[in-house]
Formats: sequence, C-alpha cells, structure tokens
Amino acid sequence: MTKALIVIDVQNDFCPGGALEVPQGDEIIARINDLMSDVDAVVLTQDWHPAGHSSFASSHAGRGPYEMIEMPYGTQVLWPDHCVQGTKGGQFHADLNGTAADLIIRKGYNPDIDSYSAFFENDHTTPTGLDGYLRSRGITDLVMVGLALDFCVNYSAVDAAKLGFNVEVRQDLCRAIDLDGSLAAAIDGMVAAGVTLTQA
Ligand code: VGL
Ligand code: ZN
Repeated sequence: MTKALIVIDVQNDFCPGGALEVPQGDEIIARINDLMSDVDAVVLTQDWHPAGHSSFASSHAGRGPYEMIEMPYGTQVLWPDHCVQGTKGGQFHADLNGTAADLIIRKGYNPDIDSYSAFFENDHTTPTGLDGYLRSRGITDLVMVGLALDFCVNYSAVDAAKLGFNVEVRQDLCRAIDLDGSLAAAIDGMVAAGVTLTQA
C-alpha cells in the first residue's frame, strides 16, 4: 500500500479574510502539516483562475455571487472573484508547509470551465493529469483534507473513488462552505461513492 496525502486548496482566499472564506478554514492547517510525515507522497492542489473566469459572478452581467447559472457542462454556482492567478489570494496560506509537497497541481485555469476536482474539470471529462501522476508513482491510497469539504474536497474524493483509489476524507481536517444543504449532500454523495469519512 502506497499512500498520498492530497491537500485541497489551502489558499488565502479560502481562509478567514479571503474573498471566498470558508469559516475556520485556517484551523486545520497545523494538523495537516503534521500528517505530511505519515505518508509516502504529498500533493497540494491550487485553485488557479485567470481574471474574468466564467465561474465568477462578476463575469455575468446582472448576476451575483452564490446564484446558479446553466453552463454547457451543467449547473454552476457563481462565486466571488477568488484565487486569481498571481494574486495574494491565490497563494497558499503562509502556515501551510509547502516545502513538503512532492507535487503542486493547479486547476481552474481554463477560462470557460470550472474545476472543483483535482482530477477532472467540471465537464467530468478533461483530466488535470493527477490520476496519471499518482498511478505512475504506484499510489493506491489517498487521504484527503482541505477546503472546501462540500465543493473541491467532495468532487476530488468522488472522482478518486471512481478512478479506483481507496479514499479516506479526514472530516476533522476539512471545513465547509455549506450553501443550501451542500454539506449534507456532499457527505451523502461521498459515502455513496465508497469514500470513507473519518474524524480523529
Ligand atoms: C472551491 C468554490 C470555487 C473549493 C473552489 O476549493 O472548494 N470552491 N472554487
Ligand atoms: Zn475556484
């Protein structure tokens, strides 16, 4: 068994004071750092949008943050501008131990498609390359932590389970946005996909 820790989007914009802050998003960072020495590989994901990204409410006249819109690939939540390439908000939180990362994978750089998952864009088809990386390193088991539990952690965990990895989500090392029941739906979806949710 070869295990990787996948740290999802621990970036300034998802932490308190950020553009799309996840409540208590920074509380999990010290314990995520502690986990890094228990695994064979550490991967960080980084939400990395060009300015004017199609997932931003500001790109759609008359629409506001947290409204829903139909995109060619399905329903999309409109977000405040966040994690814009090259900005402070897109950088990892200063407390995260980036030195320990074997790989940093960016996602959401395609202007027309959002990418919650670390494996596929929101069309569920366009790969990020992470699956190939993990497989070529012989990794079979994943532990996922980070932000936000009901969006990027959820999509990443479900895709990983579908791809055949053994997936554990450390719920105590995640924090959620929780829009209109999105947290409960995400937990149900992860369980149905065969993801193991644990709390230390
Ligand atoms: C995320 C909304 C938009 C996340 C990223 O990391 O969960 N959520 N972009
Ligand atoms: Zn995003």
